[in-house]
Amino acid sequence: MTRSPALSPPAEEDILLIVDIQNDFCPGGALAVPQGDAIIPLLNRVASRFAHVGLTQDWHPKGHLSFASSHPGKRPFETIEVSYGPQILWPDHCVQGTEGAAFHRALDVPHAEFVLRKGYHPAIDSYSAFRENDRRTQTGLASYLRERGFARLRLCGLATDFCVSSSALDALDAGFSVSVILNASRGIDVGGSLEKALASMREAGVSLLNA
Ligand code: VGL
Ligand code: ZN
Repeated sequence: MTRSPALSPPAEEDILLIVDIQNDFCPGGALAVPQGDAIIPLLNRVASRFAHVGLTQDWHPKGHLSFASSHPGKRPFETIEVSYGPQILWPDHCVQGTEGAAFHRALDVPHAEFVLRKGYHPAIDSYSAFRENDRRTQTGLASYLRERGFARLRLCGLATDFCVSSSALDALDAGFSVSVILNASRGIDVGGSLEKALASMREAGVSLLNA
């Protein structure tokens, strides 16, 4: 594992954003991240140290553009061109209202202050909790966090190389100081995506920590 500095005690203007701890991203789910559920105990402990925590939830309508099943002849993990550029196709996952879209039952963060749902536009995927994959549609989260006075954002969850890294990079872009807690996150790792994501976060100035 990468050697990373340790997470320091949270300050009042810090918020922890826990990304997509949903059944479909855990073993047995439709788009299972290897050992996705293994991070939950640590993540619960980390969350208990933060006064402020938010959750994100991948939340797709049936027939979503990001599903391979919406494109005849295409298979999961292939990349296609859509109106906003390349899009990886996924197995159907996190369909609104299903058990797969529900938070994992081991997630125990009762003091979470909000749940940000994303990926609900039928024709736009959204890895980032801030900006959808068309890079134009804002979710409103940056304004919300700014208005509440947060300056530092800590991120962890699933998947390191998609929703966590995209959210981290966009948060940085929005002017927040950003860290990712690597040992409370896990990656999907398709076609070298994990190494790529770690490199782009390092390069951009996201601090990579361990709790
Ligand atoms: C995610 C792929 C598709 C994630 C969500 O949470 O990282 N990855 N939808
Ligand atoms: Zn998704």
